[in-house]
Amino acid sequence: MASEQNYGVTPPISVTLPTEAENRASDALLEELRRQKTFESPSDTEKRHAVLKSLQEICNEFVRKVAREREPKNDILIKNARGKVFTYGSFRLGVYGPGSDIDTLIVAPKYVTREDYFNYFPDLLVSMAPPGAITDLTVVKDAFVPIIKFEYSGISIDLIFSRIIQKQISPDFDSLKDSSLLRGLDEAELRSLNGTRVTDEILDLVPEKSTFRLALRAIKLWAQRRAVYANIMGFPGGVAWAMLVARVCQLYPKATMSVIVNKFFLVIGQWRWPQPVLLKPIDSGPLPVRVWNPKVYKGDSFHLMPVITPAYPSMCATFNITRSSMTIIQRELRRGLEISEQIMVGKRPWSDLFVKHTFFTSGYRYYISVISASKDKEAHKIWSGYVESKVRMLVQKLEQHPSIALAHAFNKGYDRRHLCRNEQEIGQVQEGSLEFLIKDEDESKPNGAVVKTEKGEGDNKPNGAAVKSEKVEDGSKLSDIPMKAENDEGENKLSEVPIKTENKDGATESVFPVEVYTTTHYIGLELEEGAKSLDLSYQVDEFKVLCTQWKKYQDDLEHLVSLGVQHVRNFNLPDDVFEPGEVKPQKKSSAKS
Ligand code: 3AT
Ligand code: MN
Ligand code: MN
Repeated sequence: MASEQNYGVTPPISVTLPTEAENRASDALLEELRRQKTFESPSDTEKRHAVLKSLQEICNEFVRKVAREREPKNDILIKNARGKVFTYGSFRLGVYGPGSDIDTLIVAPKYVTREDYFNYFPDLLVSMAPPGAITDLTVVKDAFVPIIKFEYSGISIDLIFSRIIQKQISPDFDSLKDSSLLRGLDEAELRSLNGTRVTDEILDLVPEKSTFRLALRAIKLWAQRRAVYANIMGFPGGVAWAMLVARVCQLYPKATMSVIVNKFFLVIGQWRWPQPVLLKPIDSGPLPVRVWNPKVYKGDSFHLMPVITPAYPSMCATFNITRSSMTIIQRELRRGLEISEQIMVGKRPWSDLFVKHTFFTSGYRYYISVISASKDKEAHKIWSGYVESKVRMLVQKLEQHPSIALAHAFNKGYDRRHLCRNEQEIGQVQEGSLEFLIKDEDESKPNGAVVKTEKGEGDNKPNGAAVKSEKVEDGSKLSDIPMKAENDEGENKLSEVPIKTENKDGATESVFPVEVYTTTHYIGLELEEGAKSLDLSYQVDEFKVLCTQWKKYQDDLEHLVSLGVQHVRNFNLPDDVFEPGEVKPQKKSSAKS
């Protein structure tokens, strides 16, 4: 059949139909995905569609409002004024789970500007949605992709905006595929249209959508459990994993999902990087915009594992990958291949593939922690997001250190909230020393390297502080999911009641605590053999300069926001990075012998 040649930049590897055993393996995988709760209930999905319908109505009203303002006498324009709501991300791909947001794009005619969008849309949204339905509304005008974030009836919405250069949007306008729609748009508008254009192309380029979706669900679950999912930390994000799975679907167009998952580990694990993964030939396109091309752009030639988006203008979705994260990803792909091979011959269950990572339990002896701290919750969202986006730079500096074999950034930061009674406690929280309750006495022992992150002496201070700290599960940066209402009641939760404390004379007094928010990123270090002492103060200083020279908080450093970098031994990791049942590494007793 001629159509079999239609997907991808090479012919398929195999077009054989699934065997009985392969189909059984798919059934078992589907069962496991259900058990792991990756699907949401049909009634929750219905809610999503209802929310999207409402957003479409609000979008039309918004465009009409602008039409009336721009051309009050143009009845025809006003009558036909409408916009169009598109989706992208996991919802558009059909791989969303119970906690997913809906990534949504509003497309409007040319007379509607981004300024109109930020001026009018938020109020219109609140007034047209059912009372109380809109919560946690956040507007981020100056982001790389300007965005309005909110919860609509408890569903997180990411809402972005673009015009197209047309006077009216026709009622049956339903595709952004045509590249000439990009003409006349600014960079932010191009980027805003890009999400939908990429997801739509991916879906168009796979031979069997349902197989692709199920296999992608499996790979996303695997990547999350193994902590190799997070664009910002140097791992592939949702779009990149989707393209990788799509490429494997192209190479095995008739295969069932279990085979796709197994071949995914084979094909991607043995990929000859830096050859790019392409879903179709790169289109050089009609506009003067940059398209990924390592022959023309030196920067593009440094991409270690390039995965290229199919929609014009093609970009590399994995430009963040570092030497270390590439090593980690390849390790995980090898593990995935080993396990899935055994699953395919019935020797192991699928659940083995999805076993949680061991980053903290048996990952490394040495960790670097990067602590962004703020005394204000709103400031913390921005500051911690900024620091988070720079952690990769520290990783790259650490990778270059001759004594470091690997610098492995954990894919997620830990959000905590602390109640401090005095400046000293605030200082300890900001530096991170309060996370480490045991003093590292092991430093000079024969099998322990000395790690220094600061110039001068002493990094882990002992302390008997009574600061109350807790992990905040739903903390968020502006770079990811919107904030959920945090800290409902619960006995272990912090509260703003006075803390009883003993004063110098031994009398009890009550102090109103200061709240400090922190986000901590952990980087596991694998040292080169024989490395005994590790002075990272240069790398750490450079990183601190990189973060603190940001203009936004230039005048607020220390009294509003701060940045601490510490080293932590595995046995000094804070308890809240371990889940119930996980064993925290123990300090080897060295006193005897
Ligand atoms: P979930 O089901 O929502 O967890 P997802 O794949 O939809 O998975 P996101 O909602 O985080 O993930 O992202 C959807 C798309 O939005 C992916 C990417 O095209 C874009 N995007 C998200 N975060 C960023 C970012 N920080 N910078 C640039 N693009 C981003
Ligand atoms: Mn999403
Ligand atoms: Mn999103």
